[in-house]
Amino acid sequence: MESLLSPSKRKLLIEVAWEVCNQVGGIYTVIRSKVPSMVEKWDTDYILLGPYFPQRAAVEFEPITHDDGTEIGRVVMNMRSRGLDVQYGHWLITGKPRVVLFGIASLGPAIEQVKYQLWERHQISTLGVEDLVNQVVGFGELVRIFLTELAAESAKHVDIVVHFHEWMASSGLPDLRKDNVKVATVFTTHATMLGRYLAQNESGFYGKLPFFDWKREAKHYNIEAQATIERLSAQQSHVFTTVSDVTARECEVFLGRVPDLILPNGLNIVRFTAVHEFQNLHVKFKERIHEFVMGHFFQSYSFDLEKTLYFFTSGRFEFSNKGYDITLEALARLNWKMREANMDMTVVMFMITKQPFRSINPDVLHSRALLDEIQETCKAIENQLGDKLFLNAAAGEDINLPDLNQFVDEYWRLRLRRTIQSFKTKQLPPFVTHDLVEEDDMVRFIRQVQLVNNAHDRVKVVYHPDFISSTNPLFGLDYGQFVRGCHLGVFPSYYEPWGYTPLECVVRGIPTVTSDLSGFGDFIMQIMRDYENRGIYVVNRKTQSFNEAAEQLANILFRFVRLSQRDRITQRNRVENIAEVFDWTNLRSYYDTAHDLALKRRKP
Ligand code: G6P
Ligand code: 1S3
Repeated sequence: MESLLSPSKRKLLIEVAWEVCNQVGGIYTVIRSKVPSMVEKWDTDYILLGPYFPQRAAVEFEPITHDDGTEIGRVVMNMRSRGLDVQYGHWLITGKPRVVLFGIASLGPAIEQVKYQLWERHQISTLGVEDLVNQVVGFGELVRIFLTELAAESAKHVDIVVHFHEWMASSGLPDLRKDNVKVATVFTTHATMLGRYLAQNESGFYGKLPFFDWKREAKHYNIEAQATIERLSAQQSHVFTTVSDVTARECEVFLGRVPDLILPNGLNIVRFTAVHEFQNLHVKFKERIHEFVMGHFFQSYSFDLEKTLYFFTSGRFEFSNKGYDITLEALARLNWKMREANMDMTVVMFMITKQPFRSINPDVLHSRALLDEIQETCKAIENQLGDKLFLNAAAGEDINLPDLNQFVDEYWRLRLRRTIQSFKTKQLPPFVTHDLVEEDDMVRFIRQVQLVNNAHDRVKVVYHPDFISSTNPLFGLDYGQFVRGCHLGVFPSYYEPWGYTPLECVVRGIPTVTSDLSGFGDFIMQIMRDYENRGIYVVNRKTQSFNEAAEQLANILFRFVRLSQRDRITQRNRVENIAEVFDWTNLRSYYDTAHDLALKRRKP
């Protein structure tokens, strides 16, 4: 009998994900940032499969228009000849890997047959599901057809490993196993569907975890199709993995299989050769945040920007899962502690997420525009004064400094006075920057804890219900630059299989708060002892109540605001030093192990 692991055989790795050339959330970051490292090992024997959405693909996909004579190219041609929409080309990102994208609509009415088969062969019911599930099932089928044909054509001389990410890529996996298609399979779940729903809706989720009945809960939340695809993929893959030990515990309960391996998430880290470059960038982008803060707050009252610290949190709007509730509670306590201690520091906390809004609040935009005008007027006065002073100095004999007022035109003086007058207001600076479609939990909680930007508050809040992008007129910074300009990222999540946000701080040399219920926090506690000393603070949410954890977080923040500038600089250096641990060139080895194991387990 032919052995699939003959040493002479070439190996081919195929990764399948809904987020290939299609950015939705964190899985896109995993796949995309990992590509350079994968290409380094696999070179051209690395292919990615994803769904084809023309508008999204337009910016990151370049078709291969000639017959490239490869096995992948041949299968693509065969599928096309049967009327299926299969795009083949390069993903235009660092590493430029080959990708095959499937136009789901080209399955046409055959999708009904696919759904019937899912029920008939695997008892996956897709009756009355939301359209996204129909699309996912169509994608899964096209992936299945592709892999079946590829294996038939090449399995004799190539060992094929297929790595599926999340249930949205894997509805074809159970059939591949049932039909004994000659590919070794790895399935990675980046969260569990049930965990996501239950953590949000069931108080004391972790305590109840061992006792949940997956089927009953899936029915209750109307996610039977999703949960069943996820469960079967986990059970039937040769190697089953997830991103953290935290999520592994859920897998056991909801998916009925303990993951074989944990594959932690990394980033493609490019460090500056000059050690101080990231510190300089901090100052540069902090200046830009200062400009926003002046526009936003100084029309009501001012404070010393040299004694102001910028904290932020960012993520999807899952209010308690992302820990926005505990963050606001801790900030209210911090405010009290700072006032009690008579501190003259100010903390501005940015809550960054995405919620439906009509527009940016016109008052916020207006005050920003007025500040810009003040700045321009000052520049004009500065130029005029400089020119006239220079002329006077060169021509005059008086060596004493003349009265500078005489060098500024009446026009500019009046203009500056008028702009300053219209800038000043008696209203409090708004705590939300946009006109929301509906008042949400964030707004309600901010009011409840009374962090409404009173002049005497030491902690100010800016709730920005839109993700940061460079085209945003309030900051004019992209997300990475915004992170660099801040002092601390705060992410004490309650449900977070991994959580990229703290890691995105670490790689930019910005200290961060995470929690022991997030995959990242759990991992950092496993690999290093003095994480706190290095600028990674972990809130204990596993064993503490909400109140206790809020108090711990408030104390962490209080300690942080009392650090000297020198301490902050040192801490930024320390945290940036950790970045390398999370470079994919180090973390890829976990993936290598999974792929090797799958090939070993795949029996001829
Ligand atoms: C960097 C710069 C220093 C600057 C400091 C401000 O380290 O290299 O020149 O003084 O940032 O730090 P701070 O924590 O006050 O924003
Ligand atoms: C998931 O995306 P999410 O934000 O829905 O996958 C990410 C990548 O593995 C992970 O970082 C995150 O915690 C999960 O929740």
